[in-house]
Amino acid sequence: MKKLYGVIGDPIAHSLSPAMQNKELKELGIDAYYHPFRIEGKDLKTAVEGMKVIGVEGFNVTIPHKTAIIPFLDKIDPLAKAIGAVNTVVREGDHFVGYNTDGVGFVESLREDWKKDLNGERVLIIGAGGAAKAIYYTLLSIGVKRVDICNRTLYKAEELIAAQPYEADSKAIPLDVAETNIDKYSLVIQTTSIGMAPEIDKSPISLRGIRPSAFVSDIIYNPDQTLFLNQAAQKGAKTQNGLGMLVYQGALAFEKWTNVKPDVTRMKRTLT
Ligand code: SKM
Repeated sequence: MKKLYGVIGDPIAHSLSPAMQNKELKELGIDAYYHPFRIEGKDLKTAVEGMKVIGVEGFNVTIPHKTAIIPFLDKIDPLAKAIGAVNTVVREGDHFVGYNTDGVGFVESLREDWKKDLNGERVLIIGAGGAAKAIYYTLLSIGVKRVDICNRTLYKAEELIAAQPYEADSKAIPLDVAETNIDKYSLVIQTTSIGMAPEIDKSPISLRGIRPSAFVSDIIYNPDQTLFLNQAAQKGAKTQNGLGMLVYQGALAFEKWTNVKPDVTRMKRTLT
């Protein structure tokens, strides 16, 4: 019987995961289908129970459910637990197990586009949601020491920093302080949904003072060039949108569901 996979989030219509995953399933001759489900926060528990009952084999989790889903799963893999966010759920027997492939996916795509030894870099992460947690944790786990986090709600950035086991020289800072000190950072990573379609005229902070030698990453992939990335590019900075991360986190999820290694280059080609 055809296996069913999917992605849950709200909004979800913009997601490129269905196109990318369905193409790869087809290319590899796997009899399965990947469907987007728009699930509101109030329905999350019921939705997870429903997916279990109807036999869904696995699914991705996107904004805004990555942390909220944790209590509704049967088991959380240690990495996802340490990160505090789940973006991939796998059916293992009767259990739904939560994993996180965002952090590793992000770093793989960063390494591809910015060939730098990351360890000495001073990094700013904007946002303190599920993706920020994964990226922060993963950067620290590979030895990056100086990663500040700015967020509209400051205590969330403070909590995120306090929750990680790695020793780091990190500060939680308000958005206006980040803006004023933006020239201190060589790598800036935008992890919020601000600037995502249809609100393409929004940006979380101004990059007026960004160094031309900086690398600026926005995990949004719709539009492919956010206002934030545009501003960085205008200042001469190298930029990267969220397509690379989408591909790598999706490839890791694909392998967990099917035990088959997908063709990352082909997945990338599907999206461009
Ligand atoms: O973590 C990923 C998620 O697995 C899928 C996704 C999407 O389909 O837009 C985005 C990210 O949150």
